[in-house]
Amino acid sequence: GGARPSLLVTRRLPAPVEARLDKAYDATFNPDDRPLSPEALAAAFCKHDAVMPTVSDRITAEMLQAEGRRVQIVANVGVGYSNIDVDAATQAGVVVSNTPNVLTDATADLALLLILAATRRTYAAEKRLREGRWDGFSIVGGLGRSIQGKVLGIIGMGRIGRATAARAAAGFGMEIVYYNRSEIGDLPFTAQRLESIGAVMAAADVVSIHVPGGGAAPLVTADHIGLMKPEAYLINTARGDSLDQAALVAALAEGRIAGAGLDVFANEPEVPEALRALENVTLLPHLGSATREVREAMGHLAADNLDAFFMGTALPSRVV
Ligand code: 8YV
Repeated sequence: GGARPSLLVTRRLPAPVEARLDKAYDATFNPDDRPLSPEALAAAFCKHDAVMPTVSDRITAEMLQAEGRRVQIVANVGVGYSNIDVDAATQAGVVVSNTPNVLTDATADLALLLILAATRRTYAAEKRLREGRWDGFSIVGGLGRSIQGKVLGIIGMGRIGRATAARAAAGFGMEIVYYNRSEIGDLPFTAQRLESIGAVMAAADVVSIHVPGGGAAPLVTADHIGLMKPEAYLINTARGDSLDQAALVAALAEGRIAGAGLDVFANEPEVPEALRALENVTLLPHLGSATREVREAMGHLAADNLDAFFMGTALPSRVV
């Protein structure tokens, strides 16, 4: 073959993936594992044939449509691609791929972790213990809520929504209601599709969000949050901009809902002080897919997409 394609990898990847890429490509790695500046990222679009970004890299229309652009494929390491201007990529004829399926179970696991942490109020309890303020066992203190028999409302019944609902139904005896844009055929668990996001918000004891984000406005609005039961909990493992974060913080601070479990935020890595101060929320730094196994599989799938593109075969997971 000819010269190896030139590739920019924006963040550190698991060692076996970096080794593989280093062999097959003229690969540039960012040694720092810190996000590149937008300027450095833009310059890379005229220097390399391919870019492998992550959620923390914004791939803009300017980059995709730049004079002298050389990049032909953006192989995102992540299933969500709200960081990429996909319309601009389509227009410019730049291929975009993502990493679905391999992270579904890990992310659903984390959604259950957050459901349990929120409803059992573990953050406040652990904080008290670590601060040396645990003054002994109590039958009536520090109580959370049981989820057995409670209603889990899923917003977005895609791969991760389904895996979350399946766990909650089979493992924890929850009843499932959901909203999804399109009708869904057979689900492998009992679930009731409701006619609107609002209907799910109002019916659920726990709401879990599984929509992609990246829209002009949050899909779950302040009005939707206002429909929640005062005893209900909100869980988000999708994208911070899938919901109105400021409205959620206000609802939590004013005690209009019982609590939340959040793995994603509107403007990561920024987490508002008002949210960090609340004891009725569990906050995690975007850990949904963060297992060694899954991150390695994500890296390999992104590399498989690159390999297929440069071999001229069908990509395993092409977005556009
Ligand atoms: C990743 C995610 O950690 O896949 C996604 O959409 O949010 C996470 O699994 C992140 O996107 C890495 O780019």
